[in-house]
Amino acid sequence: MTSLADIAGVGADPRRGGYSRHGFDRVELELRTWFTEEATRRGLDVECDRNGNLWAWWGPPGDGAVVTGSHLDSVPGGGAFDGPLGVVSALEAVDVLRAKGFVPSKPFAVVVFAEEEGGRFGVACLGSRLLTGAIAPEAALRLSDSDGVTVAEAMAAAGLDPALVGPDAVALRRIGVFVELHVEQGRGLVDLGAAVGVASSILAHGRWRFSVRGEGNHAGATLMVDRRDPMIAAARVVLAARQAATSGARATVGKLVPNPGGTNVIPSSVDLWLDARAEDDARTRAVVEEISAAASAAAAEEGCSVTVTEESYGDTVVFDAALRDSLSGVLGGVPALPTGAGHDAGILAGHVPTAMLFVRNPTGVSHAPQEHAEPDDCAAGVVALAAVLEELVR
Ligand code: HGY
Ligand code: MN
Ligand code: MN
Repeated sequence: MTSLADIAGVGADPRRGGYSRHGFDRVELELRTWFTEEATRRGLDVECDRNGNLWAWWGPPGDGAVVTGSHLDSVPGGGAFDGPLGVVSALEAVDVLRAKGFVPSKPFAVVVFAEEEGGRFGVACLGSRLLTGAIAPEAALRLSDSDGVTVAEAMAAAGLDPALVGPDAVALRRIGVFVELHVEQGRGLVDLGAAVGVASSILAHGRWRFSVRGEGNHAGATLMVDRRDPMIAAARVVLAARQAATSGARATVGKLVPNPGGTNVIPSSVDLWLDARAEDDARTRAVVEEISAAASAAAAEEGCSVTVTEESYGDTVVFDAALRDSLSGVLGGVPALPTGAGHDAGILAGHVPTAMLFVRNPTGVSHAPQEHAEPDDCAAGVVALAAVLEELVR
């Protein structure tokens, strides 16, 4: 029996609370080892693809496989369920199927995608974006973490060859259908009174870096009229984000880094990252344009400059309706619901038939230590995933 309890101590973050598990860092490598051991114990053959995604095959690898899985990395101070629930549930679904004598008649794999949260290198779904060609290898390899370690260096330290990183047509062709089970990040299932649901769509969403440049100076010796303080302009960007996010759009500044960051120092520059999401491409772009315009005006008034760089973006994802409804039917008509959260399934959906199962989250809270799913609902998720996988292999 595999459970989240097996990894409950791995990557716990005493400062932030919750977990900090990031792409190819020591903690995530420990989780990769745990997954490899759990899969091997079940007789699955584990291989790592050129982009750092792990594939555990039940039987020989092959094209048109039924694939399930998720990710093991987290946001900084994240919850225990976002990602690992999908991986643990996939392993437990293999146990359920094996216990009833099921033998896959098609290639079958459990996958763990690399750096889904972008918590270390800033681009979400890095492993699945590389696999599908959604990000250029050279752009990915030069991404760096807060210590200046690049993706290339981190992958090499993990035993991968950065020169091989890039679109993987063989791995993609092997995916006949992909189903990701995930804790719901929201209260949809709570309000519907359902333990399990299927995904209908994912909001368009992206990340933009705002770099505000001013003049570093002394906090006490510099009169207010003599300042070119980038923090003031940055603060106005944060307020503009709230102002712009109307009619269902969402805009968040969760990361803001002043340079140099001293209490008695007017920063010379401030970097902040905007996460913006909306129903469709046009509305998402409109939100970002409104915030960018506010940033330019604020920078000009504060004697600063600002540059805006798009770091990642994905348009609205609408999951394959026939597959969605078929899986809902297999599960007795569970509800279909949209999500504001991105997933590797959202990246794959543009390439192969893809679906998601959601497991009820009593509070809806995610990307926080309070993220939770009840054991009975997690068990219902495993039963549902096993039923769906068995149906897909028919
Ligand atoms: O940001 C997201 O929506 C996902 O959790 N990576
Ligand atoms: Mn997440
Ligand atoms: Mn996730």
